[in-house]
Amino acid sequence: MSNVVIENFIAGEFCKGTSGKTFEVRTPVDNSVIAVAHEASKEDVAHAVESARAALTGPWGQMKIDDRIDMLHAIADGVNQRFDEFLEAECLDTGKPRSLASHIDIPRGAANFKVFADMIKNVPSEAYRMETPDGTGAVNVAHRAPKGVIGVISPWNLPLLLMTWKVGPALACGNTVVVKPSEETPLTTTLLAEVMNSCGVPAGVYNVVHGFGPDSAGAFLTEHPGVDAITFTGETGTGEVITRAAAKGLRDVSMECGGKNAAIVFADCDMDKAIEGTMRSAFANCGQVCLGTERVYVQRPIFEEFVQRLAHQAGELTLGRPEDPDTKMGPLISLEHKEKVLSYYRLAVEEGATVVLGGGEPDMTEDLAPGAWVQPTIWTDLDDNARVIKEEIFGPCCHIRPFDEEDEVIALANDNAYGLATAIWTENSARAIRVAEQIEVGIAWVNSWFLRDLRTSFGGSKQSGIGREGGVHSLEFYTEMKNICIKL
Ligand code: NAD
Ligand code: 6OD
Repeated sequence: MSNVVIENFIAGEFCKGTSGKTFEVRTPVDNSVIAVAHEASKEDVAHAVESARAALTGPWGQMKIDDRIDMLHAIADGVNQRFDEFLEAECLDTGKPRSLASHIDIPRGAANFKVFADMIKNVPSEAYRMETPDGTGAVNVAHRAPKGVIGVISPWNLPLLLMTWKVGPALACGNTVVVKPSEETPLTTTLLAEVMNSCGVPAGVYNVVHGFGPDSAGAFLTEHPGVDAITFTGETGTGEVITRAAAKGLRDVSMECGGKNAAIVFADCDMDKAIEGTMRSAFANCGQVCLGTERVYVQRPIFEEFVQRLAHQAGELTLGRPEDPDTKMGPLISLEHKEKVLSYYRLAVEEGATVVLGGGEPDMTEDLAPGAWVQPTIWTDLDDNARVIKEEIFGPCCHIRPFDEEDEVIALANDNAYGLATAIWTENSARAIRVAEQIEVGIAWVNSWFLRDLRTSFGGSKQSGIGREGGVHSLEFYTEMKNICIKL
């Protein structure tokens, strides 16, 4: 039993809260308990929202924009100064390889503060001169004000990165936040509170409440009338519940939800690049990336070679502890999620799949056997209407299907309720653009995957979400535009 205690962070202070309830946090590496977290009560969440409201009119609201920008840079520096602690915490919570978290999660977690701090300085405004009947005219000048108290609900797959992806721009725009991290991964969000205090961020600007969704901190936060807008990343079903909660009081929402993303591999692709990219898009983070590929469509002349090469490389992935430099793939997030993924592995067989690779649980050493391990898995031969083709699994698996014509593959890729991302592999740039324009997604990569310029728009079509974040789109969500009309 671990003696690490995770507390809520409200009004600049760590506190156990008033619920008297705690929950265990386990590492999926071996399912052992790594911490005990204090669950926030409805009153604790209300206290966090009130302290966020007070900070809006207090020193944070009064702060000059240059000072706020400096403070956000200091937060990023603070994360980087404690890089190893953040890395350790993120890998403990998620089980992901250190090699991955040290390149993606922690540096991006820090960068999200710097990038949006710099962006706020350069955001343009609008001004219109108009004529009036009396001939003197008027000018209209747009003013952006912070939206207010932002409720941030974040998931477990990239805990620090996806939370700061929202907190960075929200603070840059002058808002205050109450964050409810996933109950699976509360460590780095809590560690960030220490950084906030050490950087002198005023009390109430950044608050953290721990707990679950329904009838717990998540619902208490999203249903609280003092929250002005809600930004959420997680499952589409949860997004629907939160959108309903936000409807009361007409609060704005940003929804970054699930995906069932297609990769499209044309016969004229650079095969090495397509294999390398699909290895990452299907298996990185144990397949737990919303942008990841679970459907791969490969043009018939290269189908057999592609399947054989991908299966060969995926079969070589070393599963192991986060700290082991040889580890290429960690466990799933929890035993519960492992059961969900394995249920899809069984369903694939029932639905008639040919199992090219994996399909079950790996043999792990005795110390790791209690963990949430599954095999990287590849299928072929499923019907286009199979549930395994239609539903998000969120595991290290993909189905590969041959196609012949461009129009055919566009229709196949679009035949899904989700619309988050796609990756197109071809050396023909005209085709790449033509196809990308027709796939119903928010993000289309050509000859790459997860290549992120934080100034670009990010979000999903169809059931993958509502709205866009990233660059000026984040600034639009986290500010309220006001037109000031001045009669001359
Ligand atoms: P989840 O929806 O189960 O949980 C996300 C968060 O919502 C957690 O903090 C959870 O406690 C909270 N929550 C759950 N029910 C709630 C309720 N009723 N009210 C308020 N809060 C509630 O998602 P997850 O399992 O943590 O993450 C995996 C999912 O997230 C996948 O579907 C994945 O595709 C999606 N995701 C999407 C993106 C994106 O950018 N589009 C990024 C990462 C993950
Ligand atoms: O890179 C990002 O900013 C981002 N939002 C990534 C999302 C990954 C989903 O799992």
